[in-house]
Amino acid sequence: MEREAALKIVAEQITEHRYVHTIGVMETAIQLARHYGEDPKKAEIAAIFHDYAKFRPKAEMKQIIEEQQMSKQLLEHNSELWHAPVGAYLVEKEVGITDQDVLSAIKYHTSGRPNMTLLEKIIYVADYIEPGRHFPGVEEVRELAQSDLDLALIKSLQNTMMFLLKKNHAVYPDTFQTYNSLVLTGG
Ligand code: DGI
Ligand code: FE
Ligand code: FE
Ligand code: FE
Repeated sequence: MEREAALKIVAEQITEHRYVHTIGVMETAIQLARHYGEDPKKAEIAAIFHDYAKFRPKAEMKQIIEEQQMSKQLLEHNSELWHAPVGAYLVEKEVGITDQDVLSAIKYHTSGRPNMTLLEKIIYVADYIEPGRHFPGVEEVRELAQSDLDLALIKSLQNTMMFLLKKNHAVYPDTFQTYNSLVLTGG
């Protein structure tokens, strides 16, 4: 799918603020793809659609998680996690994207997972460091992303977990396992 057509589709699903974020993720993901030898076209499409489901009503997302028999753990955790797997499902169903690499990059863009693919890592990190993100530690991850994508991923997972722990929030098991798997086995 061409960039302009994809952007037009996603623009109808998300707010203007989220659209600006999406453009930032797209440009960052394409740059990282070129840098690390991933297909920039796959990075572009995955980035454009990564937050496709961000504004779906909670009840609709819950229904999809149940009907599609996605992990039950999702429903026990913060609903902010739901738009990633639900987004992958809806992007296939409503937009007709069938590329499994692209769909899994959307599916795991919030939690990560052990043994992430290069494209999954690129979308995860691009989402974290796109130019519109301003939070403590982001500049360090931006620099790491140019030298070592795995280190950038570890740092962003650390920051995310620290942020959640400080607010007394639960950490989703996949997030924790992604971190452990990178630190223990580099995967
Ligand atoms: O959709 P975005 O805002 O661009 O970013 P995202 O999809 O990476 O993250 C969405 C939200 O999910 C963000 O506020 C942080 C939260 N989150 C990420 N990992 C975890 C998490 N929330 C919980 N409770 N547990 C996690 O492991
Ligand atoms: Fe997201
Ligand atoms: Fe993220
Ligand atoms: Fe995002």
